[in-house]
Amino acid sequence: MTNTDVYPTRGVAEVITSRLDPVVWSERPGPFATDELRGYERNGFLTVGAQITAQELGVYRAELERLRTDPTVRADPRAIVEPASDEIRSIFEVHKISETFAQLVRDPRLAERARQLLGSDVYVHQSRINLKPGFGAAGFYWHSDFETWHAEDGLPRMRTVSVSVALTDNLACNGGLMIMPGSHHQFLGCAGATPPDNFRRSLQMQVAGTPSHEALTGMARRRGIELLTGPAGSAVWFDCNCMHGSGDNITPYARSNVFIVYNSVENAAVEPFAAPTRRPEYIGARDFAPLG
Ligand code: 6CS
Ligand code: FE
Repeated sequence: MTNTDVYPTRGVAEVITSRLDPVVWSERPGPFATDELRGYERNGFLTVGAQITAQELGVYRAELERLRTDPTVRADPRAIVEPASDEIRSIFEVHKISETFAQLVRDPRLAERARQLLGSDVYVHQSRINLKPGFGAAGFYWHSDFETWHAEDGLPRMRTVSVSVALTDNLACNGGLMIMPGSHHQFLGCAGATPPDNFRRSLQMQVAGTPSHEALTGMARRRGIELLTGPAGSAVWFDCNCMHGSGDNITPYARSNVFIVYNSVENAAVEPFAAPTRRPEYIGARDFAPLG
């Protein structure tokens, strides 16, 4: 059965498609209040001041330090190093590498929020820690996550949400997440085909799937750019199609966040819509069993 591609991307030219999917998929009650859901629908993101407790934060930070200094983790293909140093940039599938982070993805304070937004049971499409160490960690250029997860992992529709839990303070100066509010209402199909084995480069520096300067200028002019700051323990929930990015971190203060990508079990990955082959399962999961 061929899967209709309603969000074309990575063709010859950029093409804009209005969003065809709801942002909030259900009216079911849950941890988010109605006004929070309205804000999420309008802006594409919302913040939670204290997603985890100070005591839990200490546990996760200790686990992060253990992973960061574990030579077997560094040698694992799921660990990505910085382009300009030997520092670890990201650790993918951290919920399988670490029992501590496995508990976080199942924590009802997170999983129930995802189920409420997506209106169904969920599974983890991707998890990662972006460590963004100080003194020069490179940023993440403007992109829509869904554009990549659609093109390269085969997620059919926009029924996916990311939560970024701050493990260190996300300051105004240390390479925080920037989102264009409302940008999730349009899908920007990017120009340029996906090279073979693109993930070997894109996780260090994304090229395929990045918008043109013209498109970004227009979007920023219409939507603005919001810098999401927050203390360690806070979280940002953002829709899969938000245009977002983050700058380099040249300060002494690491900006280390754990990202969990919840996908609806009704939106399970099929074949990539715009890439020659699937990415490894540690980047785009193929186990669609609902989270226990
Ligand atoms: O390719 C991906 O799946 C990853 N790339 C970016 C820049 N954000 C989402 C995700 O971690
Ligand atoms: Fe991203």
